[in-house]
Amino acid sequence: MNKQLSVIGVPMDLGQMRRGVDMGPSAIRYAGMVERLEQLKYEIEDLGDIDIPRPEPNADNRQDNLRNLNEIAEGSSRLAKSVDQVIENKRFPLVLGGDHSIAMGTLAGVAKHYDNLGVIWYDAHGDLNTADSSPSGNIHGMPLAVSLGIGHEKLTGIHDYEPKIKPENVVIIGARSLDEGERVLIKERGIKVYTMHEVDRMGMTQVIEEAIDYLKERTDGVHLSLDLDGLDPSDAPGVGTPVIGGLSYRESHLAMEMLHQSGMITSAEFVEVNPILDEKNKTASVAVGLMGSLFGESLK
Ligand code: HAR
Ligand code: MN
Ligand code: MN
Ligand code: MN
Repeated sequence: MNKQLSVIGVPMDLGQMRRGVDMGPSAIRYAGMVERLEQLKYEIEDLGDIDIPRPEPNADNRQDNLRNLNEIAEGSSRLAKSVDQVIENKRFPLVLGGDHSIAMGTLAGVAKHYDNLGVIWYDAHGDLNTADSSPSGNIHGMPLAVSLGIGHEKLTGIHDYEPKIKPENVVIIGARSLDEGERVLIKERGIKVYTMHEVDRMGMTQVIEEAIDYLKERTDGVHLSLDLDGLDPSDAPGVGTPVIGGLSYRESHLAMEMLHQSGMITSAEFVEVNPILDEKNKTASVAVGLMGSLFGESLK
Protein backbone atom coordinates (compact mmCIF):
# COMPACT_ATOMS: atom_id res chain seq x y z
CA MET A 1 0.00 0.00 0.00
CA ASN A 2 1.08 3.56 -0.71
CA LYS A 3 2.68 4.77 2.54
CA GLN A 4 2.02 8.43 1.82
CA LEU A 5 -1.48 9.46 2.83
CA SER A 6 -3.25 12.74 2.27
CA VAL A 7 -6.30 13.36 4.43
CA ILE A 8 -9.11 15.57 3.14
CA GLY A 9 -12.07 16.52 5.37
CA VAL A 10 -15.41 17.31 3.75
CA PRO A 11 -17.84 18.99 6.17
CA MET A 12 -20.83 18.36 3.92
CA ASP A 13 -24.34 18.04 5.35
CA LEU A 14 -26.40 19.26 2.39
CA GLY A 15 -27.07 15.80 0.96
CA GLN A 16 -29.56 14.91 3.70
CA MET A 17 -31.75 16.48 6.39
CA ARG A 18 -30.01 15.81 9.72
CA ARG A 19 -27.66 18.48 10.95
CA GLY A 20 -24.33 17.45 12.49
CA VAL A 21 -22.76 15.19 9.86
CA ASP A 22 -20.65 18.18 8.78
CA MET A 23 -18.75 17.64 12.05
CA GLY A 24 -17.80 14.11 10.98
CA PRO A 25 -14.26 15.02 9.87
CA SER A 26 -13.51 16.67 13.25
CA ALA A 27 -14.95 13.73 15.16
CA ILE A 28 -12.81 11.25 13.21
CA ARG A 29 -9.67 13.30 13.70
CA TYR A 30 -10.50 13.68 17.39
CA ALA A 31 -10.84 9.90 17.68
CA GLY A 32 -7.10 9.65 17.02
CA MET A 33 -6.86 8.90 13.33
CA VAL A 34 -3.47 10.46 12.66
CA GLU A 35 -1.77 8.86 15.67
CA ARG A 36 -3.28 5.48 14.77
CA LEU A 37 -1.96 5.60 11.23
CA GLU A 38 1.41 7.05 12.18
CA GLN A 39 1.97 3.98 14.35
CA LEU A 40 1.67 1.97 11.16
CA LYS A 41 4.50 4.02 9.67
CA TYR A 42 2.46 6.08 7.26
CA GLU A 43 3.57 9.56 6.38
CA ILE A 44 0.44 11.67 6.76
CA GLU A 45 -0.39 15.08 5.43
CA ASP A 46 -3.70 16.59 6.59
CA LEU A 47 -5.00 19.00 3.97
CA GLY A 48 -7.75 20.28 6.27
CA ASP A 49 -11.35 20.69 5.16
CA ILE A 50 -12.90 21.55 1.81
CA ASP A 51 -14.92 24.76 1.87
CA ILE A 52 -18.59 23.87 1.37
CA PRO A 53 -20.96 26.61 0.12
CA ARG A 54 -23.84 27.46 2.44
CA PRO A 55 -27.36 27.78 1.02
CA GLU A 56 -29.73 30.49 2.20
CA PRO A 57 -30.93 29.49 5.68
CA ASN A 58 -34.41 27.94 5.86
CA ALA A 59 -34.90 27.87 2.11
CA ASP A 60 -36.25 24.57 0.78
CA ASN A 61 -33.66 24.99 -1.97
CA ARG A 62 -34.96 22.12 -4.07
CA GLN A 63 -34.92 21.98 -7.83
CA ASP A 64 -36.27 18.99 -9.74
CA ASN A 65 -36.44 16.95 -6.49
CA LEU A 66 -32.75 17.64 -5.80
CA ARG A 67 -32.08 19.43 -2.52
CA ASN A 68 -29.14 21.85 -2.49
CA LEU A 69 -28.12 20.85 -5.99
CA ASN A 70 -25.91 23.83 -6.81
CA GLU A 71 -24.09 23.94 -3.47
CA ILE A 72 -23.41 20.20 -3.55
CA ALA A 73 -22.19 20.36 -7.15
CA GLU A 74 -19.82 23.20 -6.27
CA GLY A 75 -18.51 21.52 -3.09
CA SER A 76 -18.01 18.25 -4.97
CA SER A 77 -16.10 19.94 -7.71
CA ARG A 78 -13.73 21.51 -5.15
CA LEU A 79 -13.26 18.09 -3.57
CA ALA A 80 -12.59 16.50 -6.97
CA LYS A 81 -9.80 19.01 -7.68
CA SER A 82 -8.17 18.34 -4.34
CA VAL A 83 -8.35 14.54 -4.69
CA ASP A 84 -7.05 14.73 -8.26
CA GLN A 85 -4.04 16.73 -7.05
CA VAL A 86 -3.31 14.23 -4.27
CA ILE A 87 -3.12 11.37 -6.78
CA GLU A 88 -1.10 13.55 -9.15
CA ASN A 89 1.36 13.85 -6.24
CA LYS A 90 1.48 10.03 -6.03
CA ARG A 91 -0.22 9.98 -2.64
CA PHE A 92 -3.19 7.98 -1.32
CA PRO A 93 -6.34 10.07 -0.81
CA LEU A 94 -8.19 9.37 2.45
CA VAL A 95 -11.42 11.38 2.48
CA LEU A 96 -13.52 12.03 5.60
CA GLY A 97 -17.23 12.86 5.38
CA GLY A 98 -19.60 14.43 5.60
CA ASP A 99 -22.65 12.80 4.11
CA HIS A 100 -22.28 10.29 1.27
CA SER A 101 -22.97 12.85 -1.46
CA ILE A 102 -19.24 13.63 -1.22
CA ALA A 103 -18.48 10.36 -3.05
CA MET A 104 -19.42 12.09 -6.31
CA GLY A 105 -16.51 14.48 -5.82
CA THR A 106 -14.10 11.87 -4.52
CA LEU A 107 -14.75 9.53 -7.43
CA ALA A 108 -14.53 12.40 -9.91
CA GLY A 109 -11.02 13.15 -8.65
CA VAL A 110 -9.94 9.51 -8.49
CA ALA A 111 -11.43 7.84 -11.55
CA LYS A 112 -9.67 9.92 -14.21
CA HIS A 113 -6.41 8.32 -13.12
CA TYR A 114 -7.61 4.81 -13.99
CA ASP A 115 -8.97 3.04 -17.06
CA ASN A 116 -11.11 0.73 -14.94
CA LEU A 117 -11.57 1.97 -11.42
CA GLY A 118 -13.25 -0.57 -9.14
CA VAL A 119 -15.48 0.55 -6.29
CA ILE A 120 -16.45 -1.24 -3.10
CA TRP A 121 -19.61 0.43 -1.78
CA TYR A 122 -19.94 -0.64 1.86
CA ASP A 123 -23.40 0.58 2.84
CA ALA A 124 -26.89 -0.30 4.09
CA HIS A 125 -28.15 1.60 1.03
CA GLY A 126 -27.55 1.41 -2.70
CA ASP A 127 -27.24 5.18 -3.20
CA LEU A 128 -28.49 4.51 -6.72
CA ASN A 129 -31.43 6.89 -6.79
CA THR A 130 -32.11 9.59 -9.33
CA ALA A 131 -34.32 12.66 -8.92
CA ASP A 132 -37.15 10.58 -10.35
CA SER A 133 -36.73 7.49 -8.19
CA SER A 134 -35.69 9.23 -4.94
CA PRO A 135 -38.27 9.09 -2.16
CA SER A 136 -36.55 11.98 -0.35
CA GLY A 137 -34.85 14.35 -2.80
CA ASN A 138 -31.71 13.84 -0.69
CA ILE A 139 -28.62 13.69 -2.85
CA HIS A 140 -26.73 11.41 -0.42
CA GLY A 141 -29.03 8.66 -1.75
CA MET A 142 -27.74 9.22 -5.30
CA PRO A 143 -23.91 9.34 -5.53
CA LEU A 144 -23.39 5.85 -6.94
CA ALA A 145 -25.93 6.44 -9.73
CA VAL A 146 -24.35 9.82 -10.47
CA SER A 147 -20.88 8.27 -10.69
CA LEU A 148 -22.24 5.77 -13.22
CA GLY A 149 -23.39 8.77 -15.28
CA ILE A 150 -27.05 8.52 -14.29
CA GLY A 151 -28.63 11.70 -12.93
CA HIS A 152 -28.68 15.47 -13.26
CA GLU A 153 -25.94 16.78 -15.55
CA LYS A 154 -24.73 19.26 -12.91
CA LEU A 155 -23.76 16.18 -10.89
CA THR A 156 -22.78 13.63 -13.53
CA GLY A 157 -20.54 16.27 -15.15
CA ILE A 158 -18.54 17.13 -12.02
CA HIS A 159 -14.84 17.59 -12.93
CA ASP A 160 -15.83 17.72 -16.62
CA TYR A 161 -16.07 14.09 -17.67
CA GLU A 162 -18.50 11.21 -17.36
CA PRO A 163 -19.17 8.53 -16.46
CA LYS A 164 -16.63 8.05 -13.70
CA ILE A 165 -17.10 4.32 -13.29
CA LYS A 166 -18.63 1.30 -15.01
CA PRO A 167 -21.42 -0.75 -13.41
CA GLU A 168 -19.52 -4.02 -13.79
CA ASN A 169 -16.67 -2.59 -11.70
CA VAL A 170 -18.87 -1.94 -8.65
CA VAL A 171 -19.45 -4.24 -5.68
CA ILE A 172 -22.02 -3.24 -3.04
CA ILE A 173 -21.68 -4.90 0.37
CA GLY A 174 -24.14 -4.75 3.28
CA ALA A 175 -27.24 -3.57 1.43
CA ARG A 176 -30.54 -3.97 3.28
CA SER A 177 -32.53 -0.89 2.30
CA LEU A 178 -32.98 -0.59 -1.47
CA ASP A 179 -35.69 1.48 -3.15
CA GLU A 180 -37.62 0.05 -6.09
CA GLY A 181 -35.81 2.19 -8.69
CA GLU A 182 -32.47 1.09 -7.24
CA ARG A 183 -33.38 -2.60 -7.60
CA VAL A 184 -34.27 -2.02 -11.23
CA LEU A 185 -30.95 -0.27 -11.88
CA ILE A 186 -28.99 -3.06 -10.19
CA LYS A 187 -30.61 -5.67 -12.45
CA GLU A 188 -30.46 -3.60 -15.63
CA ARG A 189 -26.80 -2.62 -15.23
CA GLY A 190 -25.53 -5.86 -13.72
CA ILE A 191 -24.15 -4.38 -10.52
CA LYS A 192 -22.77 -6.97 -8.12
CA VAL A 193 -24.49 -6.79 -4.74
CA TYR A 194 -23.91 -8.71 -1.53
CA THR A 195 -26.95 -7.92 0.58
CA MET A 196 -27.12 -8.88 4.24
CA HIS A 197 -28.77 -12.09 3.09
CA GLU A 198 -25.62 -13.16 1.23
CA VAL A 199 -23.37 -12.02 4.06
CA ASP A 200 -25.43 -14.13 6.49
CA ARG A 201 -25.41 -17.18 4.23
CA MET A 202 -21.83 -17.06 2.99
CA GLY A 203 -20.03 -15.28 5.79
CA MET A 204 -17.88 -12.19 5.35
CA THR A 205 -14.77 -14.20 4.51
CA GLN A 206 -16.28 -15.62 1.34
CA VAL A 207 -17.98 -12.35 0.42
CA ILE A 208 -14.71 -10.43 0.53
CA GLU A 209 -12.74 -13.22 -1.17
CA GLU A 210 -15.23 -13.20 -4.04
CA ALA A 211 -15.26 -9.41 -4.23
CA ILE A 212 -11.46 -9.31 -4.36
CA ASP A 213 -11.28 -11.99 -7.09
CA TYR A 214 -14.02 -10.28 -9.08
CA LEU A 215 -12.38 -6.84 -8.94
CA LYS A 216 -8.84 -8.13 -9.46
CA GLU A 217 -9.78 -9.45 -12.89
CA ARG A 218 -11.26 -6.28 -14.23
CA THR A 219 -9.88 -3.20 -12.47
CA ASP A 220 -6.62 -1.26 -12.22
CA GLY A 221 -7.39 0.39 -8.88
CA VAL A 222 -10.10 0.08 -6.23
CA HIS A 223 -11.79 2.82 -4.25
CA LEU A 224 -13.39 1.90 -0.91
CA SER A 225 -16.45 4.03 -0.12
CA LEU A 226 -17.42 3.09 3.41
CA ASP A 227 -20.69 4.43 4.77
CA LEU A 228 -20.74 3.85 8.53
CA ASP A 229 -24.44 2.96 8.30
CA GLY A 230 -23.32 -0.26 6.59
CA LEU A 231 -22.55 -1.35 10.12
CA ASP A 232 -25.32 -2.27 12.53
CA PRO A 233 -26.58 0.71 14.56
CA SER A 234 -25.53 -1.10 17.76
CA ASP A 235 -21.92 -0.72 16.63
CA ALA A 236 -22.30 2.57 14.74
CA PRO A 237 -25.17 4.57 16.26
CA GLY A 238 -23.96 7.99 15.08
CA VAL A 239 -25.43 7.98 11.57
CA GLY A 240 -28.37 9.85 10.06
CA THR A 241 -30.16 6.90 8.45
CA PRO A 242 -29.56 3.80 10.61
CA VAL A 243 -30.97 0.45 9.44
CA ILE A 244 -31.10 -2.51 11.81
CA GLY A 245 -29.68 -5.89 10.84
CA GLY A 246 -26.33 -4.59 9.66
CA LEU A 247 -22.71 -5.68 9.50
CA SER A 248 -21.00 -6.07 12.84
CA TYR A 249 -17.82 -4.34 13.88
CA ARG A 250 -16.07 -7.73 13.81
CA GLU A 251 -17.20 -8.54 10.27
CA SER A 252 -16.18 -5.09 9.10
CA HIS A 253 -12.85 -5.36 10.84
CA LEU A 254 -12.23 -8.69 9.08
CA ALA A 255 -13.27 -7.19 5.75
CA MET A 256 -10.78 -4.34 6.19
CA GLU A 257 -7.95 -6.74 7.14
CA MET A 258 -8.61 -8.85 4.07
CA LEU A 259 -8.71 -5.77 1.85
CA HIS A 260 -5.38 -4.72 3.31
CA GLN A 261 -3.90 -8.13 2.54
CA SER A 262 -5.19 -7.92 -1.03
CA GLY A 263 -3.13 -4.76 -1.54
CA MET A 264 -5.73 -3.55 -4.03
CA ILE A 265 -7.20 -0.48 -2.34
CA THR A 266 -5.90 2.74 -3.91
CA SER A 267 -8.18 5.35 -2.30
CA ALA A 268 -10.78 5.41 0.47
CA GLU A 269 -13.46 7.47 2.13
CA PHE A 270 -15.34 7.10 5.42
CA VAL A 271 -18.69 8.88 5.48
CA GLU A 272 -21.91 9.61 7.36
CA VAL A 273 -20.38 9.92 10.86
CA ASN A 274 -22.71 12.28 12.75
CA PRO A 275 -21.26 13.13 16.19
CA ILE A 276 -24.53 14.77 17.34
CA LEU A 277 -26.35 11.46 16.99
CA ASP A 278 -23.42 9.46 18.35
CA GLU A 279 -22.70 7.95 21.78
CA LYS A 280 -19.43 9.37 23.10
CA ASN A 281 -17.80 9.47 19.68
CA LYS A 282 -18.27 5.69 19.31
CA THR A 283 -18.96 5.78 15.57
CA ALA A 284 -15.94 7.97 14.85
CA SER A 285 -13.82 5.58 16.92
CA VAL A 286 -15.20 2.65 14.94
CA ALA A 287 -14.24 4.48 11.75
CA VAL A 288 -10.71 4.94 13.05
CA GLY A 289 -10.56 1.30 14.13
CA LEU A 290 -11.57 0.21 10.63
CA MET A 291 -8.93 2.50 9.14
CA GLY A 292 -6.38 0.83 11.40
CA SER A 293 -7.29 -2.56 9.90
CA LEU A 294 -7.50 -1.27 6.34
CA PHE A 295 -4.02 0.22 6.63
CA GLY A 296 -2.44 -2.88 8.07
CA GLU A 297 -2.78 -3.19 11.83
CA SER A 298 -2.53 -6.78 13.00
CA LEU A 299 -2.39 -8.56 16.29
CA LYS A 300 0.87 -10.36 15.55
N1 HAR B 1 -32.67 5.42 -0.25
C1 HAR B 1 -33.07 6.51 0.58
C2 HAR B 1 -33.07 7.81 -0.20
O1 HAR B 1 -32.68 7.87 -1.33
C3 HAR B 1 -32.18 6.63 1.79
C4 HAR B 1 -30.76 6.94 1.47
C5 HAR B 1 -29.95 7.06 2.69
N2 HAR B 1 -28.62 7.19 2.26
C6 HAR B 1 -27.55 7.18 2.96
N3 HAR B 1 -26.54 6.91 2.23
N4 HAR B 1 -27.43 7.27 4.15
O2 HAR B 1 -26.28 5.59 2.08
O3 HAR B 1 -33.46 8.80 0.33
MN1 MN C 1 -4.71 14.21 -12.71
MN1 MN D 1 -24.38 5.77 1.54
MN1 MN E 1 -26.15 4.44 3.83
